[in-house]
Amino acid sequence: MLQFDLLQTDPSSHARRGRLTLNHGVVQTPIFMPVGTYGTVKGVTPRSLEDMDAQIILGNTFHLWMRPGLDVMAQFGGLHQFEKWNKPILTDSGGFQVWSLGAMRKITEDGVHFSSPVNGDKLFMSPEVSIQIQTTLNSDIAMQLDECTPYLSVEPKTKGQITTEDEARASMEMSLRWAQRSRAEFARLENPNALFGIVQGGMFEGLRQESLEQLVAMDFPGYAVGGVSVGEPKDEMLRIMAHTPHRLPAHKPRYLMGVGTPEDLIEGVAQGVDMFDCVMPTRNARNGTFFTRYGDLKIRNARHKMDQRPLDETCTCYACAGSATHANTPDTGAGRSWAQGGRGGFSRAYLHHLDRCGEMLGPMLSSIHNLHYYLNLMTEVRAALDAGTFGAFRQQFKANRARGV
Ligand code: PRF
Ligand code: ZN
Repeated sequence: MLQFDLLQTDPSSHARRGRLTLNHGVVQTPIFMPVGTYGTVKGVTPRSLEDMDAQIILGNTFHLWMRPGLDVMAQFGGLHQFEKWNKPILTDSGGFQVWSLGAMRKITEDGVHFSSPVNGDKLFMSPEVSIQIQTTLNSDIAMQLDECTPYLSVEPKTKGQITTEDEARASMEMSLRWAQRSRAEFARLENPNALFGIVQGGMFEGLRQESLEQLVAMDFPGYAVGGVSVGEPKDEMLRIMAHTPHRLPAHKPRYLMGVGTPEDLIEGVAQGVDMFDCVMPTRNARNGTFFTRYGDLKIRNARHKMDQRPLDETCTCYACAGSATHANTPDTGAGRSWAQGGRGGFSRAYLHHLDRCGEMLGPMLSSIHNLHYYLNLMTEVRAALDAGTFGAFRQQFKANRARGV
């Protein structure tokens, strides 16, 4: 089941405000979805995710198939009960992850043959297998198996050669046939959740148009835009983001896969995207890069050694504000500042120290902060859309981020 209600549209852009109702709950859009590849958002407890008002998280078909395996998943009745997350889950199909194996896999019309990166076993992932796994996982949103068309073609081994239109067409057309097969298997298994189709077509707008038209004809309950943020220059990514999302059906949710920076998210919203996921907030957290309202900050830098300020004085996350404030309160920037007292957040000096010592609390706190930043950014976007002030919000966002921490 999936219901999508369009609540508001922005006159200055393609941005929309919506509400997505799924089997495990309601998701307010635009939304950012934290990535929980192996059945865990790395270093962050489900309680902490709830505190920062995460509404839907990702899981990965490929990884969970490898470990712990489908027998365990079936015994738990799906991923929700296993990882103790009772709100919606979206699972990626495994296409992108299998594709990322490089030399270890062979893609054919039937599906993908590959060696298990865990124990070397010969394995086969087809559209049907991917849907069978996602049905066992009982994710609220399943994704079709697709082939993520690379920006640089690797076959034949002409590294550095940009994928030609013919190559991109062949790949996109196979993804369409896989969409049809995914859909048929999903129906055959009477999966009670929702299945999204994925638009491919590389950097070619004509191919993107064909892909989306054919997917729309198959009538999926939602659509994703794949094959962007795969190593292409930024202007190419922006060109595809400006082309595809707003051409998808207005009354269905749109998901931009694996994107991106805070700036990319705001641009995506302006182009009509409703859902985003990206490893960036958690991955950057683990290497000591923090996102803040006023720009990015590298905690390893010696200038933080004596700094008693929190990462971001306007942030209400546990790392910045301690437990004294409610993490669900949207940041307005108008809250009590740290200097005014009463806030129990951690200092930059302390986070710098944790990083220097390789202490595990470091990445835990930074993951909380970065995820909170992304989720709160979307909360602010939704509030601006509700108030009809998204255009002004967008300007202010850019100015703030350019200011510097
Ligand atoms: N396809 C799938 N998952 C993905 C992508 C894709 O193209 C991307 C590309 N940015 C990220 N994750 N199935
Ligand atoms: Zn914070």
